[in-house]
Amino acid sequence: MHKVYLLLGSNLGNREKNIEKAINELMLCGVRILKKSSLYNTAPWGYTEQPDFLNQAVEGLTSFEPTALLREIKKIERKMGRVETLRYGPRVIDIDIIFYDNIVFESKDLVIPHPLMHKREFVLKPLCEIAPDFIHPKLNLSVKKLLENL
Ligand code: PH2
Ligand code: MG
Ligand code: MG
Repeated sequence: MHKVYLLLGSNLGNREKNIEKAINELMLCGVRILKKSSLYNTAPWGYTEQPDFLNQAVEGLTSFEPTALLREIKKIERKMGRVETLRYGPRVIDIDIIFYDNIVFESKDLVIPHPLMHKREFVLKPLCEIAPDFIHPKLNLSVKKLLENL
């Protein structure tokens, strides 16, 4: 089994319900959820003319390989009514793979660790609550340290 850290985000509709549903869908497709951070209300990053987000980080165990996990995630996002709009724009649900074991992985559709995670407080804050000592495999710094460095 592989340990993964995911960040969930929603800023459309019932944000809390959307995140809860997404976690449920992850469990149904075989991702075991071990830890959940609190829910964080966060100001939109990137494209600011949109509602606040609700973000939550989770720790999970999965037997899916990275690309297969991404495929399952995309299926859940689509099933929940996600439509492709603006880059960084509003969305019913977003599920991002932040870390996958200690791997560094890059393909056209997937980069692990998430390439912007260390620059985003809305990722680091929730993540720090559940995995402060996890070491970023490329930057060799703990989540706690990355958050302090922001
Ligand atoms: N996700 C984005 C763009 N901007 N801002 C916040 N606060 N939270 C997000 O999850 C978020 C964002 C694109 O995925
Ligand atoms: Mg995202
Ligand atoms: Mg995404």
